[in-house]
Amino acid sequence: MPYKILAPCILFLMTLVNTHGQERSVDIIGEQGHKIGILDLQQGPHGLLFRLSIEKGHLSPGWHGVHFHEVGDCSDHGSMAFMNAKGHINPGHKEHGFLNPKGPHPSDLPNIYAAEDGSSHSEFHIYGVSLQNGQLNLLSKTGSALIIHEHADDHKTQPIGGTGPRVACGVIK
Ligand SMILES: [Cu+2]
Ligand SMILES: [Zn+2]
Repeated sequence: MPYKILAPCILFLMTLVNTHGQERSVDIIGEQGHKIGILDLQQGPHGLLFRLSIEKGHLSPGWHGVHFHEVGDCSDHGSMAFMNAKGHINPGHKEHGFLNPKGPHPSDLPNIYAAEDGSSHSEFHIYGVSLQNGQLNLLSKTGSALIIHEHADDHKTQPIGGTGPRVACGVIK
């Protein structure tokens, strides 16, 4: 095959591999603005694989609500922590919560659990959002943010499941 034809073919194939193999490694920062952990997102054929690790000493022991928020901006750490990230990604105007008949937001997630030493490790698979195409693409326009809250999500209280203050944030872009 002449190079003139082969080169565009190879480029096209590389693009295909890229969009199907999308992944992001996201630094999670705490209220002091320092890195406290990492979020790995990997696009799969059926949804998004979510793996989150927080180093010890950075979360209060117990359950914590986590969600994808609308804007990829974690610059406002401190007392008004992480309000720049705005609300839950919710283009379909649903209510919050897995246990809510009028929910959930596509950005709602299961709680994570922090051990006695304040560390947390979890992995789960998500169907609501993706790293490719469409309005629920976490990478589109303003990007998005992973927010970790101080309290557990009860998966039904409006608007954020009673999860309280935002204690950690990661920019997904
Ligand atoms: Cu949230
Ligand atoms: Zn929500």
